[in-house]
Amino acid sequence: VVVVIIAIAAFFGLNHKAGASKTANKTVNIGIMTGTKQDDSIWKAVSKTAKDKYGITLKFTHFTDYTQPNTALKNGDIDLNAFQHYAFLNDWNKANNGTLVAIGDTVISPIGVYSKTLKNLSDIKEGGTIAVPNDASNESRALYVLKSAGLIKLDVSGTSLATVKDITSNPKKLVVKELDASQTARALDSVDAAVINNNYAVTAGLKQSDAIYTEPVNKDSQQWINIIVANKKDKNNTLYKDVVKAYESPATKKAIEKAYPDKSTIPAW
Ligand code: MET
Repeated sequence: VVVVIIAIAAFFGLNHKAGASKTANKTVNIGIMTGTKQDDSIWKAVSKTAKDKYGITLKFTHFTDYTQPNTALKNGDIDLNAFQHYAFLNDWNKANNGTLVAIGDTVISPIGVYSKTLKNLSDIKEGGTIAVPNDASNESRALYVLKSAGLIKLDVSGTSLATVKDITSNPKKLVVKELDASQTARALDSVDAAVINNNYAVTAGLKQSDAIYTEPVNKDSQQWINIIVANKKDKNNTLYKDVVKAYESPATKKAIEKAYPDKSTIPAW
């Protein structure tokens, strides 16, 4: 009898252990934009908190352009993604009949205007060309930046999406060249100026201090807060909520401030 009891106890003991290690082996795959040293250092800090505090292993899938990560999330190739702001997500859901949801806030990175030839954006010559991202939210954002720099006027305001059709005044007859966001930095050799999202600027080796104009942060900037996004069915998934908690931690804040001492990317939770 004793032997049997020991055997049963051993069985349950082992089983219990196996169960424990199974729950401890929690892995979450997050889609992010392809590595900049800065972002990698931030995600390294998040990974450490996720592991130490929540027993979660973070795996990353890297993307090179903005069109892939939401499709990959929708298809279940990744569990979460963290590359876009609220305005991009809203637009994507509308355009794709999507049901992706934001489950956490990460950072805000003002968009910048860069140039290889100009010192001041206002010095751009008549008929000059400016490259802008061509997805709806970032193109609108770029147009508002050109408006804020005093180059054009728009017939929309606040957080309404602007397109080139909304340009009501363009005294310098500037040509707006719409390009995939991933190509705006590369275009710098062939245009007078380009409006470049932070991740592509950083990847191209540009610093915010190199920008000839930087987007002002004001009451309309909420829409540019970057987010951690999940499928709607996972909205209340506690594992993913713990990933958000790991991101929105003091250690991450420190890592962001260390990676971006120029404050070109700042914590936004
Ligand atoms: N990190 C980018 C930005 O804040 C995200 C653009 S939306 C895909 O400009």
